[in-house]
Amino acid sequence: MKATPRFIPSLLARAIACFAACFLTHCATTPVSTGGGASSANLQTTTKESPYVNSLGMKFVPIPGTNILMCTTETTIAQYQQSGLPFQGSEYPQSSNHPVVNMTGGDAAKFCEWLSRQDKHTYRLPTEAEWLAAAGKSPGSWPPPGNAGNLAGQELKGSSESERTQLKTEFSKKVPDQHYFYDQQQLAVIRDAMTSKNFLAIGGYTDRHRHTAPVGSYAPNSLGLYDMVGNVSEVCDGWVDKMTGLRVTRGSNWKSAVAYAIRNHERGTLGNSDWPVKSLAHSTTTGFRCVLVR
Ligand SMILES: [Ca+2]
Repeated sequence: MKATPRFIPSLLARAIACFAACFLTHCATTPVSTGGGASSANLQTTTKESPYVNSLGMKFVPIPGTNILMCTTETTIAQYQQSGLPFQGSEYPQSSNHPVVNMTGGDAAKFCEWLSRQDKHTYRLPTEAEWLAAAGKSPGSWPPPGNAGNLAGQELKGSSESERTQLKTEFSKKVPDQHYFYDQQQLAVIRDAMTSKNFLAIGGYTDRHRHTAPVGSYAPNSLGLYDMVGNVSEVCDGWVDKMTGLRVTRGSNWKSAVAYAIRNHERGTLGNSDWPVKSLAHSTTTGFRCVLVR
């Protein structure tokens, strides 16, 4: 039957709708997406060059030998605050694109749960094995080459007296409870740093930042991940002691000043929110990054 003129706009509209649907379908199968519930096919075809981008703009790349994608950066303050979870900030200056610190290990896990609901995918903290697979080989040379990551550079020596006092107080509470992680030589280095006039800094090492740096300020590793060395240590999906809610952290941070501290298998701890000692449940050197289950 010949279409009458009044049907033409209708057919035209259908054609445009069909074209738009085909276009959108094509877009949804390309490696780069804008998140918000994109098809699972995206997660399978994501590459380092074309990361999955979620609804908060977080980028995720595959980690060989695992079934996860890992966020290329530590979780920022701006991203964390989207969740509405408790945020107490730090005693040193930070801006919104710096890694969030001072959250509890439990809040880091809750952020991943919130993000899962928000983005319609499964997010969580990385296991220690996943974190190690993502970190690759530890930095081989000591001292590391300048700007290798945000470690305890000479910039730390410009810290104010109040900053030194506060951070040393926090550290002095932790060390007696973490003594079983360190041998006597390591403990001696830490205690010496706590009692010296300045924070311990790596001789001759500079990294442009006194405390945390904006995420992604240094070169990425071979998988496209930033700050696996330095900036903040990262809470993992694992327990030192589940009974007491003591979680494992991995990786070095802006205050790491000795060779053993920047080895990838160096472990730290962070308590849950129900820890009676606040300094064990919060840390100005610890943040986290998310993984996305494919
Ligand atoms: Ca880090």
